[in-house]
Amino acid sequence: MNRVIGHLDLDYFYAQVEEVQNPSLRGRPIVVCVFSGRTEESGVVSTANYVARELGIKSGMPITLAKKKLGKDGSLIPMRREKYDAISDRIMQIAREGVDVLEQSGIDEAFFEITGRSGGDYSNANSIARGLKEKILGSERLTCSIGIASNKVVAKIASDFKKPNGLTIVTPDETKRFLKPLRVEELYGVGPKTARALKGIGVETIGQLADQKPESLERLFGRKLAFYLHEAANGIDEQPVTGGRETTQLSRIITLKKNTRDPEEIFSQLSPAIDDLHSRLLAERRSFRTVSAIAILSDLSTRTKSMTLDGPTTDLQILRIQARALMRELATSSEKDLRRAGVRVAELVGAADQSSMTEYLE
Ligand code: DGT
Ligand code: CA
Ligand code: CA
Repeated sequence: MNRVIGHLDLDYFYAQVEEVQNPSLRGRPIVVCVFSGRTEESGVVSTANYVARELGIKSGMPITLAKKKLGKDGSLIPMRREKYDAISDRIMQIAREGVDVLEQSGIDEAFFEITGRSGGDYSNANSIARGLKEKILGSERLTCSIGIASNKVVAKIASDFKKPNGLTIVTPDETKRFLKPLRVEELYGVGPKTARALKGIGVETIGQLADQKPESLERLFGRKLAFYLHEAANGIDEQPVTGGRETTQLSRIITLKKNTRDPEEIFSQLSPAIDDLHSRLLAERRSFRTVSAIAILSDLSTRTKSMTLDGPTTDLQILRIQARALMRELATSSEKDLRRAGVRVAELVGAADQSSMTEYLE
């Protein structure tokens, strides 16, 4: 049976989260920035929504340049990584429940296999992918783009083929035709250097690459890369979708509204993050045995304090009481104010990926 593999990538992820949090931003150009703090406007663009991309704004561009392109009704928004992390976790959990195996490959993307669930049928796969997109939109109000194909290399290209809010299905029969006109840069692993070398031998499209003799590629790239390029360009890729890392700890870290070492103030700001961490544990049906408080001080040095329970538990009250006591110890013994605060649970036991893994193996 043909494998059915998907790749899911959230659209303009950080910027879309900001739109969801503040709907008045919709339709206007917005730019999520990593301010370095050196001067008021030094730093780079993390990402931009599609309206801002129309104006020529890109990831990695200096903020000062983006500001010039942006005009009056655009917004520069500071990156809020903790927020994106928490939303990413929730989306990955939703996706994990709807597929055979999920392998997260970045904060906003994952490979998945649905050979079992679709019975190897691409129209079933289409419905499964549609359902996944609807579920993510329903619960987090975010759009994503999905590609479905018979392997990872093609699925990844397919998820990028129509964006935003795309769904591209490439059946095994269509694979070679789909790849043929695309630029070699679209292939995973082909960066500017490899692309330049290929251009040197007159190869610019994946179709042209597919027609090269493996031996001529070998002279340029060595055996391993040449083999990969030849196979990938011909739509062949056997890499498995692995269940991904089994997490043995989970944490949430927040940036305090202002630097402080007042334990009650810190705990009250940390409280929603603790609840969120706990709901993640419940969703994964896992219990914890160790609790840690994390303090990142105004000079960015880190302190932690941990305690281990007699046995594993899922109890939210225990988590809150222990986190509060540990944070009190950390804050009162700290020589500096805290800039960020966090909580971590470790020695996790329980279900996690197990349910989907066994289903997959059967
Ligand atoms: P897309 O997928 O083309 O609709 O747009 P994004 O923004 O989701 O792009 P993607 O998937 O490459 O990256 C996911 C997130 O990672 C993005 O929302 C922000 C962050 N990111 C990407 N590139 C950069 C970068 O060059 N610098 C920084 N600081 N963050 C980046
Ligand atoms: Ca993305
Ligand atoms: Ca991505």
